[in-house]
Amino acid sequence: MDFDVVTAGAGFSGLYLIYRLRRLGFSVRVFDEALDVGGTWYWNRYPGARCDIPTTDYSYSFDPELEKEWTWSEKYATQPEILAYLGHVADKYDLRRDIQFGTKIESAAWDEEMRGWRLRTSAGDEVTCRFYVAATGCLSLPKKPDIEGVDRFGGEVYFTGRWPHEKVDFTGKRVAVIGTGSSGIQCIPLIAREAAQLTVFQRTPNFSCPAWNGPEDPERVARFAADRDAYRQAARWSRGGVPIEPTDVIGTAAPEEVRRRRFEEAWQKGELFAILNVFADQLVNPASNELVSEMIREKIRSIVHDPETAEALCPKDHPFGTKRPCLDTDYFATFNLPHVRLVDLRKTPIKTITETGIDTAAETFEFDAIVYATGFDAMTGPLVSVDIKGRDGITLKDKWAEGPATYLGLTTTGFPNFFMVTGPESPSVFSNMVVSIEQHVDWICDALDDMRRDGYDTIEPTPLAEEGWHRHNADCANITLHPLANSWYMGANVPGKPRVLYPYIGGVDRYRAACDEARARGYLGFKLTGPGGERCNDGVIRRLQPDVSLVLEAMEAMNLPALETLSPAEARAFMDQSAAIRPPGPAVGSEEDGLVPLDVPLEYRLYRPESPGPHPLVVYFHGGGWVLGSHVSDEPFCRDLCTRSDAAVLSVNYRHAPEWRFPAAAEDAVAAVRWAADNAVELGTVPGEVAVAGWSAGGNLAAVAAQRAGVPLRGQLLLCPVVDCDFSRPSYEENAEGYVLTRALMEWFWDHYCDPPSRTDPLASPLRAASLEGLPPAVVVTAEFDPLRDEGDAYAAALAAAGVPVTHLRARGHTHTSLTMVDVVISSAPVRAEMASALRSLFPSLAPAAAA
Ligand code: N01
Repeated sequence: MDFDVVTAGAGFSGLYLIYRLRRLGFSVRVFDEALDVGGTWYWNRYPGARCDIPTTDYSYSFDPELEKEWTWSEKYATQPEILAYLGHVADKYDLRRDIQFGTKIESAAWDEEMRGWRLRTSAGDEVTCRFYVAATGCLSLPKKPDIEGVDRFGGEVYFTGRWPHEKVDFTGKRVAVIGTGSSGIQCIPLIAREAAQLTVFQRTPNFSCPAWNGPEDPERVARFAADRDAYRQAARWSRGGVPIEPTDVIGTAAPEEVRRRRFEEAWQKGELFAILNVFADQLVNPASNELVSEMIREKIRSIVHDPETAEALCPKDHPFGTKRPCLDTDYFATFNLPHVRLVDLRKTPIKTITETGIDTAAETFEFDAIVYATGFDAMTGPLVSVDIKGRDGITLKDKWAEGPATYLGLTTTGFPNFFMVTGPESPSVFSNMVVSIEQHVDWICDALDDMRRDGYDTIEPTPLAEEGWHRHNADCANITLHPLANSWYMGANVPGKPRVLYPYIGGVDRYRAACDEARARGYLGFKLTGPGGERCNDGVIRRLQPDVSLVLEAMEAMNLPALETLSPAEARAFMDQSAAIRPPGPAVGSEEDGLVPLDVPLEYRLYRPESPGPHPLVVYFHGGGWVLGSHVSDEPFCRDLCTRSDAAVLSVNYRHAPEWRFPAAAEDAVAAVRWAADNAVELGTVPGEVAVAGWSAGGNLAAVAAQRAGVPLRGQLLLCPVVDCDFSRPSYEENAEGYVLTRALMEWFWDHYCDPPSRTDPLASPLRAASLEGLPPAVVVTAEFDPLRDEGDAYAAALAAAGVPVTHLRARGHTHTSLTMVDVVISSAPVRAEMASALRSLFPSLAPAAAA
């Protein structure tokens, strides 16, 4: 083969690849259509083009000598300065000799026999290589403007992403700019300085904050100079690739003066990651997001004099941060200049470009020049624009017809020895690109080096690993507000492009950890082949829901005591403390307290929906291993269930162990359900429409009550129930530790509740009932990472086998406790929605609405 590695693209990625590969002794050739190095900084030469990550951070970290000899002149360097930096890097390490400029790779085909790639270049050459690395960037393929008449205009036409090398002079000209993304927002103020008239055609207003460009932030420079290594390490292990302390201030919970202070500080800082870090929950909680959004709108209104123009510039159709926010210099103030005008395309859309200008639905405009700042076919565009054929001739374009699927954003099945630098499903555009580029290049080079050492010459991800990573990406995306926006992040700017979140939103730090882990675990999820044999350590790298892992990590960091090491009194006090600081759950119509009149009366709280009653009634039993909790300990979950199901929820307390051992709690549950069924009318609910529900040990009591109450019940909702005393099922082994409910804690619960000989009594282990026939329809929810998973599964199966209608919801990536963490674990909300909808369908008075 001609080369070990061929790379497309001579930007930040391609240059660093050459540097690393050469040092490892691999032969490498880079092709780039441009006539020199620079990548995005070669093409985007429009006035005002600069980076919007502080330049100290937006630079290579691989060589301390390079870091020391280069000094940036500004906080945000201009395009010429960044291009000069990349030129300097190319010179310093003599990189150009491995680059063929003015040449594009037009096609790439995997040759199974050769175990390598055959590439065809725009120069007509065929080049062969073992590994093909696409370092083509995320935003390198300009989108052809989807506007009628685009080719008709007779005046000057410019595209921000393909700007001429010579200076463009707009002096005295009538200029149109179409597009108000980062490129438009950067060039508009500078074009306005020269043009006689500037008309900005805006389809979607964008959030932008002042960059306050100037000398580099002295604090950052000092921190960097004091300990470069520590600074770079902090960046590598940060959320976005810039060292910044993530806040824990919750927007909706913070007092007004705290909100304002945090926002003002971020605004004055002029940094993207500051304004994205005003509140911890601003990208997941619409209400918190709106707080930040509105404070930005207030700023826009205070800058722009004409109220109508100001309002048109205020973004209202997407949450802040879900379209790429911008940093600007005098962008909004530019609209106060008498010769600058904003045309709101939402009100008067462009009809066509004409020979002399632009016709909108309302007006005819004449121009000397039109500037298109209309964006890119991002992320996948540059990759699929090359005809890449993998094994069996499948093209990447076809494989990704429904959206990209990758393993770690680095590789994709069916395309052996093909790597992407900052590909889709990697943090890429959500991060400081240089940090992500270095991480990817390092990972690829380390992999190549490991393979050579171990005698492998091909690497390819497995379908299982790819599916798992793809799902993890979607899981991460779905807990954010991103899916709400028509952004290029979601592919929405290109007609017909699949709508998914293209970059990985889980964070640079977590992403790096996943990549490192895959390597450390013997290339988990990859198949390696070669003269050294074959190795495939198949598996899925991230299986927990992302917010569940966050909660588990936070709990681990708190070093909480294991409950089973405490006395019941201490454990109860601990649970009360935890309950006091959790979100309260949604507001319900009303709440009232009362007593179930038994020999030992049982307290209850009745939650009623906001809708007019009467409602069906759900008798609910709380979790807590028969030892902990009360009728109000699952309050957020009860409120959530009440709101979602539109049923009244009667949360009844019961006698707890060890003071009251088995069968006290079970007897209370049975008696409470009988009482509720008999008193449905007095409780203001629909007679004959009663169901039972419970979580964990409460699920145990609900299942027991469904078997023993002897009153007609519409259904039973069992959430992660304890249904058996057998600890030998695999889920006890797999999830013995690390997921809050541990095996040791379950032992502690059972020991307090019930003597071993009684545990097999169906009143304690309802799975052991002689017959389950004739029981009310069941909704059984089990969680993947729960010691009780398998017994819950077994109960669902046994009920179904006995002819009971069962809806079995398996909560993927969840733990025993995550499904009830209302407003904390966002990914649990869809499971609760499904659960509530299944419950509703069991009540005749609600079923039609559920169906609707
Ligand atoms: O492109 P964009 P960009 N008719 O897609 C509008 C990075 N970057 O080149 O939003 C009318 O953001 C479109 O409107 P809408 C950065 O990551 C970084 O500005 O689709 N208008 C939008 O307003 C950035 O996000 C820097 O309704 C049309 C604009 O054109 C990414 O590159 C600088 C239209 C396109 O905005 C892309 O930015 C520059 C039509 N038919 C870029 N089609 C830095 O500062 C599109 N639009 C580092």
